[in-house]
Amino acid sequence: MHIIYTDRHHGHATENLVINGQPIEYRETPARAEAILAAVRAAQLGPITHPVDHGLAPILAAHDADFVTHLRTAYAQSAAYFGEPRPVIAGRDDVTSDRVPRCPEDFPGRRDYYTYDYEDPILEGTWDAAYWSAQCALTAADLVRNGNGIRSTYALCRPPGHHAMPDQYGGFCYLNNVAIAARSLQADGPVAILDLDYHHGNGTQAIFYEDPAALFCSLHADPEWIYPFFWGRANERGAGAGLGLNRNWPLPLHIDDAAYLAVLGEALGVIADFAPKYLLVSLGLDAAEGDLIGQFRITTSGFHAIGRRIAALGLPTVIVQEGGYRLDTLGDNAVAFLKAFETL
Ligand code: Q9C
Ligand code: ZN
Repeated sequence: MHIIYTDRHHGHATENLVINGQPIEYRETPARAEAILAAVRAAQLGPITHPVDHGLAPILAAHDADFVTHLRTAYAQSAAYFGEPRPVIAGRDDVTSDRVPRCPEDFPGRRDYYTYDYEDPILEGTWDAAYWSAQCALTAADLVRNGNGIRSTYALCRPPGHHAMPDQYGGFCYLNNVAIAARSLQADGPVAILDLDYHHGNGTQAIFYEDPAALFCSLHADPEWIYPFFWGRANERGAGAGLGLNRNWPLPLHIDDAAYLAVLGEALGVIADFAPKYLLVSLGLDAAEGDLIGQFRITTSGFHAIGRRIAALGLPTVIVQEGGYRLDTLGDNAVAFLKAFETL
C-alpha cells in the first residue's frame, strides 16, 4: 500500500476557536494525521511518500475559480479589511442551506457567501494545508492510474474534503480532495466514490450530482439529526444525466458492525453493477466506536471487515482520509482498514 503524506497541514491548527463569543473545541487537529501516520509507519504498510505538485488546474475541475481565489486570499483580505491578521470565521452560528443570490462586494459578505456553516476557521496556513491535502489525493490517484501493479493507494489527507461544495466550504473541509482525485481519474473512464465517513458527503454529492460518469454512494448518520442536516436523504438520487447515480444510506445513530456490513453489501452491489474503472473511498474513521463526534459503533475488526468487502470488488482503489476524532483508536482503525487491501 503506497501512502501519500506531507506535514504541510501543520499550519492549519487551532484548538481554541471562539465562535460568536463562545469558546468551542476544534477537534480537526494536526494530532489526527500524526496518530494515523505513526500507526501506518509502525505497521509497515508500504512506502510513505510526499505529494507531487499538480498545480491549481485539477482543483478547478471540482471547484469554481472564484471560490478557490477566495480560499487562497481570504486570510489576507481579512487582515486588510480589519487592519490586523485574525482567523476568518463566518458571521453566523448555525449551518445554513440559504445563500444570497450573488457574492457581496464587502469582505464580511464575501466571507459568509463562500461557506454554509460557521466553525471552519481560515488561518494563515489553511490554504497551504488544503492545497497540499488535495495534492496528496491527486498523487495517490496517479499511482493507481499509472499501474505498475499498484492496485490501491492511501492519501493521508488533512484537512478532510468531503463536505466541500463546488463553491462553499464547511464541515472542517475546504477543498474536496476525493472529488479532485476522482475528476482526474475520470479522464480514463467512469469512477465510483464510496463515502464511509459518519457524516454525509454533501460536497462530493453536489460536485457529481449531474455527472453520468460518477457514481456516488454514501453511508452516514441520518441527517434528520446529524450534520450536515440539509443533505444526505435517500431520495437524493442525482439529476439530469446523473439521475440514479447518487445513492444515500442514512443510518441509525448507534449502528454496529453487523448492521453496517449488511447495508455496505447493498452499496457494493450498486457499485459492482456500475462497473467503474476506478473506485475512490472517502475513509471517515469517525464511524468508530467512541468517536468524539460520531456515534456509530464500528470496531477495529469491523473496519477490517469493511475493508475486505470493498477490496473484494477487485477494483483499483484510491483511499482518501476524511474525518475521525478519537485519537487513541484512529491509527489502529486506519491500519485495520488498509490491511484489507494488501491482497487486492
Ligand atoms: N460539536 C468531518 O468529519 N459539526 N466533518 C460538529 C461538533 C461539524 C465533520 C459539531 C462536523 C463536521 C470531515
Ligand atoms: Zn465526519
